[in-house]
Amino acid sequence: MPLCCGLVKIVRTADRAAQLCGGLRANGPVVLVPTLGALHAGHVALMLRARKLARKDGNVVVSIFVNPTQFGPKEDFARYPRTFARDRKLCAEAGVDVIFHPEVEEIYPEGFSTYVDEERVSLPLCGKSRPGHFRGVCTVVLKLFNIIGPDVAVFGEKDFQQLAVIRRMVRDLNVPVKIVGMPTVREGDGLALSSRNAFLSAEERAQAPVLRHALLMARDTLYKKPAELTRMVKREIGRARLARVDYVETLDAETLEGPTARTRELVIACAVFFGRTRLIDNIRRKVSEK
Ligand code: PAJ
Repeated sequence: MPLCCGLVKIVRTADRAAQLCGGLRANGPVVLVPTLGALHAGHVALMLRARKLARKDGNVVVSIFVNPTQFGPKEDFARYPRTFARDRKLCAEAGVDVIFHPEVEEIYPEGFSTYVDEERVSLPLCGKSRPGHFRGVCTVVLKLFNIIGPDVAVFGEKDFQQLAVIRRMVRDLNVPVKIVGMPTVREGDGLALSSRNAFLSAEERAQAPVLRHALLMARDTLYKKPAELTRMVKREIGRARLARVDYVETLDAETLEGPTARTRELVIACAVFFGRTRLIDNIRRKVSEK
């Protein structure tokens, strides 16, 4: 039997999750929100959207799983925050029906040897600076889709490239799940909410909104070539003493490749280190006339 918290069922094994969610489909849509846990208001916005999409009779499933295969060997898997008691409360308040919270061995049993590699959209940006990251993301997300069998899955635009990679995977592999994107939720000063913000020192936290300010400046400036927008963002971020730019790139928002004459919308994406903490953000900009 699943454990119950308020009205939220907590399931720890893939078999039980598949059995439970398979049964729930008769009631209405099953809507999945995959997360690493350490939930914040950004995740809550996704869960509330999922609640609406599931309607009254459907079911919202949140997965909470710190997925080791998407972390590089020198990354923060071990220190990634794990706050299950608090997460469970937030899920209950957001009207979530089921939490799938497996152990690592449940998802990656002894001898696990099959991975999903998207080979195009995942190449630039985070794909370049975090080799293997999207392979881990695609593999775990496809596994979650296969276990839960959702009709719809909700992802945030904060991880713009992740959303694009998952959309591509779903299209290419005929995965019968509708993907819904949600706008980024921010602090009052513009910093995108992230579980990693908790690692910032007071001084780093004070400087972190520079990502948003630099991207807004690039979005709102008069016509500039993509390379000029990139330079502008790098220069602005460089003004923050503690910021170390990992990448800034201006790409075609649909293909995530270099802009061409056919590009209608640009995405300016950046990743910036504050100490060991890596923050990402992005903004879109229509291609304007000269
Ligand atoms: P995680 O970082 O926990 O994010 C879970 C979902 O919340 C993602 O779709 C992400 O884009 C969204 N999200 C995070 N911060 C947000 C914000 N400030 N506003 C709106 N949405 C936000 O992304 C992952 O986990 C993992 O890679 C996962 C997809 C679960 C696979 O392991």
